[in-house]
Amino acid sequence: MQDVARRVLLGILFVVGVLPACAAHPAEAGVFADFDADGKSDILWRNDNGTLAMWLMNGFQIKAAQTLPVVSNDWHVAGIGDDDLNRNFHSILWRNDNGATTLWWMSGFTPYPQWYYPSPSVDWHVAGLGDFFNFGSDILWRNDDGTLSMWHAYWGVHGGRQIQVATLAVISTDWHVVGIGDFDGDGESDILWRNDNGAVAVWLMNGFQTKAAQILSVVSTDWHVVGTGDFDGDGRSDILWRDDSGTLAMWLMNGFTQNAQILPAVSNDWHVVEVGDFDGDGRSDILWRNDNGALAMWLMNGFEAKAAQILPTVSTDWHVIGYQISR
Ligand SMILES: [Ca+2]
Ligand SMILES: [Ca+2]
Ligand SMILES: [Ca+2]
Ligand SMILES: [Ca+2]
Repeated sequence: MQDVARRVLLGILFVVGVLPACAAHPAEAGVFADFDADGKSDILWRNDNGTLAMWLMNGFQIKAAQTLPVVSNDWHVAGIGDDDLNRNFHSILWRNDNGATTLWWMSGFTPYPQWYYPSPSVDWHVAGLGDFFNFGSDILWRNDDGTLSMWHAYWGVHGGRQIQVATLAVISTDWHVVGIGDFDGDGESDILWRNDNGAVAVWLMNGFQTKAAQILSVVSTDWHVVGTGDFDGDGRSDILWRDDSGTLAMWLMNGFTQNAQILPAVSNDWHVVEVGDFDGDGRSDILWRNDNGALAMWLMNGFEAKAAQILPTVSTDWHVIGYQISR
């Protein structure tokens, strides 16, 4: 199985080839989950009892850690975003089992519950947060019937926060949003899709509009997208894959073109729980969690881990909330 999957990915590498290098673009947005605005990703934790905690990170070092308010377990973190033009406020999007939706702006450890969104019915799900207008995070919603819609949040003329809602498309439900990232480096987020049959597609977005869409390839379904981030620091989001045997692969993206490579296998008791730039070098890194509670971090430089370290073990009633998308 593993050999077949490797051949599939390597086949993609050879079939697609590699485009000539382009000039680097500025990174699309602030660093993922950077709650204290120091340019380095942080780690948000939730306990089975609803308690939140946060680690403010500096590479492998936990520079500060604190417990946050307890939130009842009928509320779930639906996403983490950037919420202003200056990237100073990273936000936590909450969803209740009853559909209620709200947002916290975070300043370090301090949450500022801001404003109450409309509460979509429970057949609507947060498919991901992205910066589709280069204006802070917008929310991509998917309905059980396949409808895709977007809430664009912006500042009104009098300083109030406004939402503009658009229905983007109705897409058959064998397609799933599996990632959001700026794959072409134009400063606006794009959408990564996967079909139940393994097909992978990208929509390059311009606000509410799909400026281009393409099916990239069909990848066998024992491979799963486990994260998106800019691992090589060229301003374009890349895709991290893992197969059921634990093998990792990375696609360094340039629009619809991928430069694919198999990375070392990691035993299946380890799971990718967050992709973020923990050392602030402009390249996304990988946070791993073991079933026994151990943590490890890989600081990445493209396909290579430039450094790796085991972090303190945390009891398994605590979970890293590190996804950019709902899955
Ligand atoms: Ca930070
Ligand atoms: Ca883009
Ligand atoms: Ca990249
Ligand atoms: Ca980094």
